[in-house]
Amino acid sequence: MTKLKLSYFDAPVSRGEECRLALHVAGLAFEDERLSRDAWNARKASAPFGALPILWVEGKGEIAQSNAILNYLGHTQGLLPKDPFEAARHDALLNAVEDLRNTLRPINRLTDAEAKKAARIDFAKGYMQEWGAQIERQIGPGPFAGGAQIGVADLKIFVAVGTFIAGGIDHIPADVFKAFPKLTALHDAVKAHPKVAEWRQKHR
Ligand SMILES: N[C@@H](CCC(=O)N[C@@H](CS)C(=O)NCC(=O)O)C(=O)O
Repeated sequence: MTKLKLSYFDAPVSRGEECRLALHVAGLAFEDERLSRDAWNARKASAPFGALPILWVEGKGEIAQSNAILNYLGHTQGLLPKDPFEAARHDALLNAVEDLRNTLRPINRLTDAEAKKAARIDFAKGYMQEWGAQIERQIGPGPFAGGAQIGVADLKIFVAVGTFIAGGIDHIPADVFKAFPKLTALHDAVKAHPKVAEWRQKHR
């Protein structure tokens, strides 16, 4: 069997966790490399794009960029629709999650506590509601983005919205997505998926 290694930080979050979940849901054995900050700083300059996650595939090399990793796993492991148009719609969802993260990033980096609080409250009431409505419109009958079968877009959305729903970000209420029943149902369906539950039980 082709050896695989997923490198990321030692935390069950964000771009690394969604790739680990995709590997696990696909039933692939992989080396789960978890880097300390020091180990990462020593390696950063030689990483393809200076960031994690990175997937190493025996006989091929490294893929960086979380969405490229998810697309690769999606196409090779049946976690994306076979139809190219539908697969592109799922890729759009992957990119929409990156839009959400990249919009929140400068807010999280604010050093003034009051300014950060105000910006997060504003983000929750404004951008997150628009984003949630856009994702809601992309989900068909559900529970997953592609219907009955789980895919990489569901895993990425789950990890991203799960942080908020778990109340993990100060000043953003855990019910921030309450106006979006399909998005909430997608999150709950991914959480209840046996392979996802198995992974989370081991790695939380
Ligand atoms: N567009 C990239 C962003 C990667 C990224 O920002 N990774 C963060 C962790 S989620 C990272 O490596 N931070 C440490 C650093 O930039 O040195 C992707 O989707 O993979």
